[in-house]
Parts: sequence; structure tokens; C-alpha cells
Amino acid sequence: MSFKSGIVAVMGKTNVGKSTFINSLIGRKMVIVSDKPQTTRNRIRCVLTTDSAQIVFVDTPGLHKPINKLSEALVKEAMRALAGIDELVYMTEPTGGIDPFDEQVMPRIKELPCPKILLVNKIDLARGNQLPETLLAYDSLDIFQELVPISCSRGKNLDRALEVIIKYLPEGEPLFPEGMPTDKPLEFIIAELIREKIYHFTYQEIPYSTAVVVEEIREREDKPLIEIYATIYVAKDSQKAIVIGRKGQKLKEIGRTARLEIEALLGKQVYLALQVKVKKNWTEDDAMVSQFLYANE
Ligand SMILES: Nc1nc2c(ncn2[C@@H]2O[C@H](COP(=O)(O)OP(=O)(O)OP(=O)(O)O)[C@@H](O)[C@H]2O)c(=O)[nH]1
Ligand SMILES: [Mg+2]
Repeated sequence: MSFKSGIVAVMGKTNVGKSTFINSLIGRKMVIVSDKPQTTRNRIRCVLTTDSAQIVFVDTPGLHKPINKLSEALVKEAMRALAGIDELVYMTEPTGGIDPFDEQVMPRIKELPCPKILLVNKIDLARGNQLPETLLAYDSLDIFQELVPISCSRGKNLDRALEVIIKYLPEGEPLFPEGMPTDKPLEFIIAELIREKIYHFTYQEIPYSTAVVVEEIREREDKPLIEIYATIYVAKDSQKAIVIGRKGQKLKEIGRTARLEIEALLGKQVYLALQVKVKKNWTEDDAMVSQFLYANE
């Protein structure tokens, strides 16, 4: 059998588990995940090479109804991922019918010239007939070549999902060199790990008002230590106080947990210096939104 390769965009409503799915298939943490919506903000290429195929997954920001300039930019960024792909993986949840939000995007999905696969994730949460009814409803749209129910948390049916994705890939040589897991620079990956901890330790509007910029990564010559300087931007003075927390406790916790992951990633000891700055109402300003979205690329 000849080798297959191609670009596979993973799209769907926010929080359905797109990033979790990519991490599960690749078998390591490639992209950040959280229990809050709008976690992914960029298109991120993640490469999976097997004996018979190379899949270049494109993780995308989740689709949602935009509420400000930041979320408008996220939806645009996701839609841009559709250009030039070899296959689309659309993800949804087993709610028992067609999700009203999915329904709005389906005409756009239908006109794509590439093969389309539907993954119904979180089947561990399905009750009664919800799963068969979901499958029936999406199947009747006549858009998807295959529908695969999965559960990323339970590791259920992921091998089947991979098999189906490979089945619809075109024949071709690898697009990325072996051992190159992503197209993003280290600054981006570090900023994302910090952002993940902000999503974990803060609530309400705080995660959605935060951006992280990695200013400098410096390797010390006198000892085996990497110094990283990063800034967390928030949109209001009151948010700055919340991110820093009482006696700086919250910022310390964000920094400590992010540092541990960065150390595991780099295999070296890390000194992580975080500061918090206010960029007034940046989520409402197009220029500042795009500056922050692409600051670490
Ligand atoms: N119960 C259950 N939860 C899951 C499953 N897969 C993912 N999740 C959870 O769903 C939440 C969202 O996961 P993400 O991977 O961040 O979702 P996403 O679609 O990438 O979200 P955005 O980037 O915001 O669009 C996390 O809390 C995951 O742990 C699953 O199979 N079952
Ligand atoms: Mg995501």
C-alpha cells in the first residue's frame, strides 16, 4: 500500500473536545485544553506520522456566536482553516439532534470539495437514545462520508476514528519532516501553557480577557537554567488585581504550574517571570486583538 498524507482541519463548536482529540491521537499534549469555551485561539498544525500515513491536523478555535472583536477574530481564524485542506473532521456532541449552531454552519461545510468526517465526541455523556438519534440526524444531511462516535476521555473508538481519517487521505509523501510535531515556535507553546493555567485558575470573564506574550527566552551560560520572561495582558484594572490575587497567590500558582509543564517540555530547569499589565479594552479593538493573537508566532 502506498503512503498517504494530507492536511486535516478539525472544526466544530467551541468546547466539544477538538484539542483533546488531537492530543489523544498524537499521544502527548500538543495543544492546550480546558473545561471553558474558547480555549484555542489559533490554527495550530500538529503532525501525526504512522507507518502508512502522515496526518497534519489543524486545530482551530471553536465556532461560536461572537460577542466582541476577539471572538469575531477567533471565528474568522477558524474559518480560514478550511482553505486548501484535504479532509475535514467536524466534531459535535450527542445531544439527540442537530445542534442549532452546527445547523448554521452546515451549508458552508457542505460546499467543501474534500471528504468530510463527523465525529460525535463525549459519547460517555449520552443518555437514552441520544447517540443513535444524533447519528441519524447528521447522516440525513448527506454531507459526511462517515460518522464515528467517540469518547476522548474514555479513549473509546479513537483507533476507528484514525482509521477512517487515513482512509480518506490522498496518496502522497510526508509534508513535514519526521519528528517535527508542530509548526509553532517555542514562544507560542510556552505562552499557550501559561494561558492554559489562567483558564484553569480564573473564572468568569477573566480567561477571555487575557493574552500572554512571551518577551524573552534566555539560556543561562553559567548554569543549566532557562529564564523565561512573559507578560499577561488583561483588559481592565480590576482584572489585574484578580489575576495577581491576594498577596500575589494566584499569579504564583499560575506561574508555578506553568513552569512545571515548561520544564517537562524542555527537560531543563526553568525560571519563569510573569508580570501582569493592563491593555484597556483590548478585546474590543481589532488592531490590538490581532497583535495579541499572533504575538508569539
Ligand atoms: N465527558 C467528556 N468530556 C470530554 C471528552 N473529550 C473532551 N472532553 C472535555 O471537554 C472540554 C473541552 O475540551 P477541549 O479539547 O478544550 O475542547 P475544544 O473543542 O478544543 O474547545 P475550544 O478550543 O474552546 O473550541 C474539556 O474539559 C475536556 O476534558 C469526552 O469524550 N467526554
Ligand atoms: Mg481547542
